Amino acid sequence: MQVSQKSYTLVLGLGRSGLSMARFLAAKGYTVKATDIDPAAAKNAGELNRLGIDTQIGFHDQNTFNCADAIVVSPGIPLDMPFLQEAASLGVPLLGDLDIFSRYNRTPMVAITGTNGKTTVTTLVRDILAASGISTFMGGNIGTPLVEYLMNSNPARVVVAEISSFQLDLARQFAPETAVLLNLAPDHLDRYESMADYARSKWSIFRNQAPNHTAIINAGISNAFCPRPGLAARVYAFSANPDQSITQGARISDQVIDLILPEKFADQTMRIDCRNLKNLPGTHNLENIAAAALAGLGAGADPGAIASAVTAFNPLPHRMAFVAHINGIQFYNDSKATNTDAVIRALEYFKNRVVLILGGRKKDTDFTLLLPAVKNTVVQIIAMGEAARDIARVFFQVCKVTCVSGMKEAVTTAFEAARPADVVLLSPACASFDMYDNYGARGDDFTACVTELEHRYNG
Ligand code: UMA
Repeated sequence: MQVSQKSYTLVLGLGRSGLSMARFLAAKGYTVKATDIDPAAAKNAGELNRLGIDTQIGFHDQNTFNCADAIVVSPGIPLDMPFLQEAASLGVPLLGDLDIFSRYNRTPMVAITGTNGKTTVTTLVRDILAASGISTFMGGNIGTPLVEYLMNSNPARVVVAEISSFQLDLARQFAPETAVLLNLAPDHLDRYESMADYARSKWSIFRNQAPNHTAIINAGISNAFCPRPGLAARVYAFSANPDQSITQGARISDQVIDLILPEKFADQTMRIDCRNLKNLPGTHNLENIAAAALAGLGAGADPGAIASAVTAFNPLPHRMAFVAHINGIQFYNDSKATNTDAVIRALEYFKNRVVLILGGRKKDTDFTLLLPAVKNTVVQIIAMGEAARDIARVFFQVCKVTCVSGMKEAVTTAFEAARPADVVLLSPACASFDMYDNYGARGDDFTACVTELEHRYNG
């Protein structure tokens, strides 16, 4: 880690991550400057200035980038940004929060990445550890920046972190004791040149692990993208695919997860029966539970705590969340589905006909990946946001597509298109930023429009 105290460290971006980072570095005695292109970030300038942090808000100045000792880049800012490129070409190191966190953190960490299911598994690992009496700090991409833990006076026994590929892009020394790669599917291809580049970023979560560390990997991930032989850590695999042979990790069949743990738990056959589980529906959730169980055990959980934590798990908002029944039509909010793989998983779950609300901001998304699943279940697509025209072009030959201008129109059009026993599903396959602050705001808007319709219809 090359943050120096001689000149200044520039924090780029004053969103959640950058704001915490600026405060943390100032508290550690670094000379800090912070910059954000959005004039709205000025709301925090007063506080930062009082901490001795110089701010440049509403603009970026190339000179400030070029003269920094190091630049700490917020995860959402693409590394090909011209200001960064020029500074990097002059030798200014670009840093991310993971290396800075690792430099100061002394608490064992469970780090969870993957295209889908990260938040569910991160929360479930936290719950499994809590049910084992192990205190945790939960943070990272899930919302609370990791450096908050370092400013927190309550020590935890384990840090449970959701990690994005954006964070991994700048990680050089990050070496979590337990690392999990849940799955890999096309996403963020507006930021990565290819799927191989995106996979490399995800795979780097294992790069610095030591032989006494644990790597938990979905066995279905191709070796071409993620070459197992190079891994130093103990590897545990999991998969719901019966064709995958698993000698150490978790086998899943008929809604039952068998944990095979030859080293540490040699005498125990551990079985998690998910047949009556309602709160974590779908095959992908069986894989999520298997990964969480392995990660929890890797971090010292009591095997007996797994089943109770899984049973008590509260479904997370905006993920296949049931909203209402109107005239026999069920409405589901799956606003968190911001890539095609997540939508395929959602469609696989329903046996009913589906009216699907798709759209938002594309991430170089290949919508044709949805064609087989759409052909199977979807009777009509309601397309909204910046991606609406692209969606119409891809799907008009397999089902009716209606383009709408906003969520209210999307909900009423979907309701008119649906018959009793159909499902209306918001599962957009796109980011929300063309119309909303985040996927949560989009899901809330959907829920509000459905609730209004319900009141109008049911009185
Ligand atoms: N900005 C500039 N200059 C630019 C571009 C942006 O100053 O050229 C500023 C923006 O004006 C804004 C800030 O940078 O103020 C935004 O930084 P950011 O995009 O990194 O967002 P944060 O609020 O710091 O949130 C980040 C993560 N965001 C992203 O990775 C996009 C949050 O993950 C994370 O919860 C948070 O740090 C705390 O660690 C969100 C996310 O969408 C949930 N993650 C992606 C995903 O899950 O798909 C990876």
